[in-house]
Amino acid sequence: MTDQIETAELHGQPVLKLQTPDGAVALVSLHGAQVLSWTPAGGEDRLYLSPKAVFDGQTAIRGGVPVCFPQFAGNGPLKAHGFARNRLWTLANQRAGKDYVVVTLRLEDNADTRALWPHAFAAEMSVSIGGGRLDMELEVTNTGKAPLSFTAALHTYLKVREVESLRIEGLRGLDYTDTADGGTLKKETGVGVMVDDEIDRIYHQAPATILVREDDRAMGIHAENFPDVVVWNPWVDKCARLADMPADGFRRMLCVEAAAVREPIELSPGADWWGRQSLVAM
Ligand code: TA6
Repeated sequence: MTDQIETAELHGQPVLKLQTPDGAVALVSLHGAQVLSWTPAGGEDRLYLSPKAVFDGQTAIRGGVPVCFPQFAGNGPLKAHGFARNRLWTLANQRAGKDYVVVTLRLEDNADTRALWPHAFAAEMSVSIGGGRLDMELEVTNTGKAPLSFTAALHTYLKVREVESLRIEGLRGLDYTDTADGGTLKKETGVGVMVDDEIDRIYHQAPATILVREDDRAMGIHAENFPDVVVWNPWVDKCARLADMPADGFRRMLCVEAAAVREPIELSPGADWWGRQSLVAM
């Protein structure tokens, strides 16, 4: 393992610590292949990780970038967001260069997953940092003999200074499913979306790049092959009902999730799919 990739522990859980010579650092848990923190070069940690997150190797960790697969939310028979975020992934590959470092974690089907979801698959989650970027790619291969379909998301928790003070730019004109309002289909008319209550929207046919602008900084969010983007903040009441969130935690986070929800991904035997989300700290 290069000195840019180390094994470590966070709250007793195995993590990979990635660092680049320019000072970028990230922690990726093997549980769920979940980026837990990311500090761009010369910056501060830009991902929200709940101080009450549970690290028992079973529970989904609240924060960072949960990998939602093979099901987004309750869109099917599995537990919310599928099982991938609750499984131990293995380190499949690692590379380091003068200004980047990348790890690839892998999850394959087993008797346990097949009992939940009767398909053979291989999922790989690649995480790369360098400079002001965090690049994440989820790749899924159908290793079985029958077609399969899934929904997925990279459920990114951005750390924000105050959720009421930010604007989300680039969503104007998009259709969205308003999960917080009975799943009603609506159209975004705002030039900048602001948050002053619970927000839980699945924007469809999202543009490649959107911007989360705060008073003194911004985050560019670029996605490829994920046609939807989910924006979520639980606000006061829902946050209070989350045992792994502090009461005011909703003020310090905003989820902007690269997602494939409305149109499930269909894979014939041997086919594969990939989706990417990149964060660029500004
Ligand atoms: O972000 C979209 C969403 O489906 C919300 O409806 C909310 O449930 C959130 O995910 C968190 O889900 P979790 O299962 O991690 O508590």
